[in-house]
Amino acid sequence: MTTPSDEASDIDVDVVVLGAGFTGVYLLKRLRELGFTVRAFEAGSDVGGTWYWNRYPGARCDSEISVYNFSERFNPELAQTWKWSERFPSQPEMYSYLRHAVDSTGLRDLITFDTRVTSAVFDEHRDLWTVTTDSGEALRSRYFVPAVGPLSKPNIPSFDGQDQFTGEIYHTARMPADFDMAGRRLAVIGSGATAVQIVPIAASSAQHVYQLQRTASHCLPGRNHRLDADDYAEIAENRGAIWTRARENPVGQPYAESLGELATFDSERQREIMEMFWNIGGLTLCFASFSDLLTNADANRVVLDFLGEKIRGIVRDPDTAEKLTPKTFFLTKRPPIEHGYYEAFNRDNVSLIDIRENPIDSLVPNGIKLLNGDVLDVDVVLLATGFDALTGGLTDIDIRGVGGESLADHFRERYDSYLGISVSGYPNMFIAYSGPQSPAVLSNGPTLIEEHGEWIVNALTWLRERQIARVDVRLAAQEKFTQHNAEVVAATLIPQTDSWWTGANIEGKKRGFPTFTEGVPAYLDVLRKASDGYQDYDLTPS
Ligand code: NA7
Repeated sequence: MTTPSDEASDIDVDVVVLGAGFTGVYLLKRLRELGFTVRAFEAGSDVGGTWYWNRYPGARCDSEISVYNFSERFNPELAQTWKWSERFPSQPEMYSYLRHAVDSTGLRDLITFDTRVTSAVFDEHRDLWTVTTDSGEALRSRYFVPAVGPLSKPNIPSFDGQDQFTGEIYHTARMPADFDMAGRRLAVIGSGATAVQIVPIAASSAQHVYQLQRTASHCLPGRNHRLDADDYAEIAENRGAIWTRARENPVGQPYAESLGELATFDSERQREIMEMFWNIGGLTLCFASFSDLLTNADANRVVLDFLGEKIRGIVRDPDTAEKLTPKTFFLTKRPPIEHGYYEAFNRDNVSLIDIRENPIDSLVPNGIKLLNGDVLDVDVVLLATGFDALTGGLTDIDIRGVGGESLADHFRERYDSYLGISVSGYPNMFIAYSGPQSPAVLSNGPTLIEEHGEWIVNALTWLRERQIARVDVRLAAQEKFTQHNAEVVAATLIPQTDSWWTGANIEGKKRGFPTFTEGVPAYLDVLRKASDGYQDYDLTPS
């Protein structure tokens, strides 16, 4: 629904959304419902975002499925009728769900696929964005909403001699759909959540799997299982309460509150608690157990020792077990959820290569040469090397704000933003779930995605009602918000560990943990206050 001034400025649509993953799809639905004209651009050939791109063998959701989907806010019928098959569904199921979500709500026509947005430039005289695509289309919109996802730009390292390698090499987020590992010799570089999902699956069909590990992960058992009639009944009966609990939970999961500081329990009880959550599986040991794991090194070490003991109990070769035992603080990087990862190292066709001890020298025609001269004969190299997180998907686009300032330059120098949604000097732009300073990386995705979606559509509605042509967050508010986040983060153990959370995985990237770490409920409170009259924004009427 365009306003009179929009007509005068000749916009093509009210809103351009970038990306058709969970976030983009949620926004399209809600914006259309509220009468905004909207177009989305998606680089992939279909919807799904993460669940479109990550089709590596073993790809699976590792957040609780009761809240890893759209709530009834998106579409009550979808929430009530879709039946998930497992606690942690696999990529094909996640992908089907998102396709169904789009098709059953008639959103597909709003999305232009196979199209990358190359630039978005704010016209400060007419208060609109011109969004240009790699197909040469230029669209003018009042609002620009990047929803590109925090993990959309693959980190693709290159190795000496790579062009000599005669086998296949893929980043795990860019694999062909029909990739077949049967009988092949595989190297998996990296040992984060992706590699941890691939290795056990690969082990069951590949001739040999080399896992090249630089840093051991804190893997937790997933305890995935099929959902039965009782599970469905429980979810159906409690759907509203489950979502409420997730919104009231620090990490957006449907978990009860953590039990308290570790030291308030004697060592026997500590042990029982850790065993209990180890058996429940998923992320419960991180987020439902002790409240001080990120602030108390001693408490953290107790859980770390417990993990080491568990690994030694599973992995038969003591040297391999020792290498797989994480040395960095628990929860200072994203713990992978595993299904048979540690057990895989008991097989003859799986080898762990510690590339911190013996780094990759180069690729050679028949495989990977290590610094000590050993050559791993492989047909396929999988780069499970992660992503240029939080900012990579945004800085790849030439986004220009007031005075032609570049958002890529901004994020190269600092991670300042307001709420993770607005950046001063980039009026009428609302970043959804993708940028720095929100709790995105510490929250169940859809919990936060829906909150960002609601906040943004409410803001646009409020602005439309008041015929505001330009909305730009004040620099002082942005600095205060960013500074506060930095102070909170500094009191945690997170900055002590190199990870994609801190930007340490990308050479030359500025370090930091640009994340709101006080938890989802506190963040939602901040969002509520921020939308009360939008007092931290400069508002320019039409
Ligand atoms: P991650 O968690 O960033 O893991 C990437 C892994 O790749 C990690 O073990 C890295 O080692 C390793 N890595 C990165 N670059 C290199 C190079 N150049 N050489 C060797 N090893 C390298 O990404 P994932 O895809 O596994 O998971 C991403 C998220 O998706 C996950 O957290 C969930 O939220 C879902 P490092 O630890 O840096 O030493």
